[in-house]
Amino acid sequence: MLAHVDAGKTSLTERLLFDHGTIPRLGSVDAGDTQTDAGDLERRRGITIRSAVAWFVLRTPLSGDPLSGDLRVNLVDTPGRPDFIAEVERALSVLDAAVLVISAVEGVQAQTRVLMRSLRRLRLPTLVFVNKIDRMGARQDALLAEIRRRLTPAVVPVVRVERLGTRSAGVVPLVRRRGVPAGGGRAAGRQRPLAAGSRGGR
Ligand SMILES: Nc1nc2c(ncn2[C@@H]2O[C@H](COP(=O)(O)OP(=O)(O)O)[C@@H](O)[C@H]2O)c(=O)[nH]1
Ligand SMILES: [Mg+2]
Repeated sequence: MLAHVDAGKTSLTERLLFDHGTIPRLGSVDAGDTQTDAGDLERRRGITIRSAVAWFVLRTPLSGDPLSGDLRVNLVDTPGRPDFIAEVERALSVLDAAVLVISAVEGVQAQTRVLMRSLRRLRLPTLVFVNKIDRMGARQDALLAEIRRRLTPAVVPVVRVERLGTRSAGVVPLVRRRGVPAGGGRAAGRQRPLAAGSRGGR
């Protein structure tokens, strides 16, 4: 999980752990009780200093799918501050893939570009995750254009946001998953933004 500071890596990590049943209740960075900001200073300051490893199980119950079966995903929540870049580089060397988090409001930051350069150098498959779609000033088409211009032209949107910039913002899939019609089924249906409702969300 990579991004510039405050993009929302720890919140997204917490939500993934909660949604997949690793933790029984959803913590928040603002309350200082997340799973991966576990250090004293991290909780008090609401920032990630050391990379933290967590895991969840991804269930893929689609019958007839050769890739079906439970998959344990090990996830590394990294610090975003440039001062801690050595900590991030150390994490990169063990990854199979990366999630690069970008805020729909702040967009591509200098640190995002530094991280993307490292990801490209290491040829790591990268999922760009745009969050804060619920915040006022969140952008969609303009942000996609910015990502293509400032980060990489090789990016394909897989969802479309509805009710952008409101608390009820959500996404609908643009691509079909094998065996699941686009827009149909529980997994493919409309989903709530991952961190909406987090207290004091900026
Ligand atoms: N409104 C809103 N706030 C968010 C979202 N994701 C994270 N935040 C807030 O953004 C701030 C930074 O989040 P954090 O997870 O610590 O970011 P990190 O530095 O990348 O780990 C916190 O105040 C979060 O509550 C989101 O999707 N929407
Ligand atoms: Mg963090």
